[in-house]
Amino acid sequence: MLDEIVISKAIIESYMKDLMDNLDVDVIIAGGGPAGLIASEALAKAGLKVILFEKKLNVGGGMPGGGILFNKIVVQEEAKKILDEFNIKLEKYQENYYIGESLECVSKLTAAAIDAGVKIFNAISVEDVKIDKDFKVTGVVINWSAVVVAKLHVDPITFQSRAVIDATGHDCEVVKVVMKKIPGAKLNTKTGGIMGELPMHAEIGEKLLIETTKEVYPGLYIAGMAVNAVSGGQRMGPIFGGMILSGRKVAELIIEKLK
Ligand code: 48H
Repeated sequence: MLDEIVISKAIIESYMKDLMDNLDVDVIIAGGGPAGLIASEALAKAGLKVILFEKKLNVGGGMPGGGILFNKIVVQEEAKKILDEFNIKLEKYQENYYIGESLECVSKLTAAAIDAGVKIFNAISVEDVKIDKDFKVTGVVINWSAVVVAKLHVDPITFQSRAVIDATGHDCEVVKVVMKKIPGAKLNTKTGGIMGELPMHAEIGEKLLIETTKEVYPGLYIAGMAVNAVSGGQRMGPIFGGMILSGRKVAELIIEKLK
């Protein structure tokens, strides 16, 4: 016999426990696209306590859509070496290109992150940051995405961490909050502000993405497409190697800082 009330209790108790256990962690990642997923797995594997907030129902970001909804991803040699670790099948295409299934990639990266100990909260939007008295970022403020979409007046709650990663893609939503709300905030960019993404040039865009993956404001790191949006990098279209390498790089920077 199945008891509907027991089923409800199981869900409520288990979810509440997840929230309580994760209010104070080492790293919070905003955004579950390829960059956020890769970073989360590497950080958790290094022994750090990591949570990831994804505003949509599913993780994956722009990856499932491949290029114009053709659900394939293209990566270059350096990124292939990383995807090999996740047992993601890739076929060589001409010199230095590899092609694979975007859904296989998202599924395997997600499973590996969860297996490494990352706690993923989906359908939750990061809408603000928590700061200390010196305006350093020390966590995030979140709300249900459904509340945000419905524009309901519902106050959010706060999670604390030693580092925050903005992996929200083109919109660099967390960095935008910092620039909007912290008086006189200066980013670690050429102009001190958000420089904005440039038009397509895959070669330069991918290179700049790796170079400018960094702590962009005290306590706040950028990874993936958010990097080019903040640092004024060229977009690169449906080649995902840079996102993977950027996710790995941000994890290495944070591990070095926190360990
Ligand atoms: C919680 C949020 C919030 C928020 C957004 O867009 P993504 O796939 O980002 P990356 O950087 O991992 O990968 C970029 C790649 O997909 C891409 O767009 C490329 C290569 N473009 C090149 C080009 O030329 O166009 O994932 C970001 C994720 C998404 O799932 C969002 O839903 C999520 O972040 N997100 N999650 N709180 N405030 N904002």
